[in-house]
Amino acid sequence: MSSGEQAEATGGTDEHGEQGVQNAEYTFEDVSVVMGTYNEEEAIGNVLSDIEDVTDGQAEVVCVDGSSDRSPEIAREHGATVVEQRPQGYGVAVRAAILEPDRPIVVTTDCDDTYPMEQLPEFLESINEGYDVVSGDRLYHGADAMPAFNRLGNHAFAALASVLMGTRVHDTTTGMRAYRREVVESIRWTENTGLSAELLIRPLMRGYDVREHPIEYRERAGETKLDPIEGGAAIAKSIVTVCLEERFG
Ligand SMILES: Nc1nc2c(ncn2[C@@H]2O[C@H](COP(=O)(O)OP(=O)(O)O)[C@@H](O)[C@H]2O)c(=O)[nH]1
Ligand SMILES: [Mg+2]
Repeated sequence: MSSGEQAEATGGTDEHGEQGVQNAEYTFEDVSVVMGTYNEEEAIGNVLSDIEDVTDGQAEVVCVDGSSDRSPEIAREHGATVVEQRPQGYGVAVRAAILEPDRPIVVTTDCDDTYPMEQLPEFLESINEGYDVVSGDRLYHGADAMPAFNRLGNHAFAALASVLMGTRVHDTTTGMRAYRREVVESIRWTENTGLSAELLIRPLMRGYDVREHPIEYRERAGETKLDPIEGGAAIAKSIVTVCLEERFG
């Protein structure tokens, strides 16, 4: 495992549940929550309020924004850092978003109110247990709020990635994950629509400690920015490319 020392240096409490000085656990003051935002004015207020409430205002929020609506104004009203970027797709925005902050833990989410910000403490807990990547698994609870076509596609992507990696994964295209900064900075990211799958596959195949964690998934507020057919084909291609590169590259 390429990150063993880190996991040990940060993990664990003693039998009384007290933290040693060297084992100081991360708090939300160590966390940046980042997202791409593209005309999400119906959802962004809720998403940012939820993050504020759950983290007691401690988490930093970074939005990489390509909107022509009021999303960036609403983000600034909530105290988020807004990086403006011409819209170029999911991965271009999210890659910039994960590399922008310098706090030790970075959490990604979509800005569409589908992901449960109330589960952020569980993600932080897993990082403090020593995991390098914690990936929200939407399919575990059935993802009833997801359009049926997408649900089928997401099961198929997970099956494809599992076969190619030789490790069972359940949700490769989830938008909600926590990463140790070292992981996102040590890997060169190449995919756009398929970035979410890449962000799971490369760390797994390089031996980082990755855990999938069941999450609830809600119906989207506002329009999806992803065409299901074109986007789905791009994701399948990314999964194959990235798995082959990691195995033989
Ligand atoms: N800045 C920026 N954000 C984007 C772009 N494409 C998608 N996003 C954002 O990325 C997130 C995921 O997109 P979404 O439409 O929810 O994809 P879905 O979950 O597959 O339906 C949302 O917060 C979008 O606003 C883009 O080109 N630029
Ligand atoms: Mg979404």
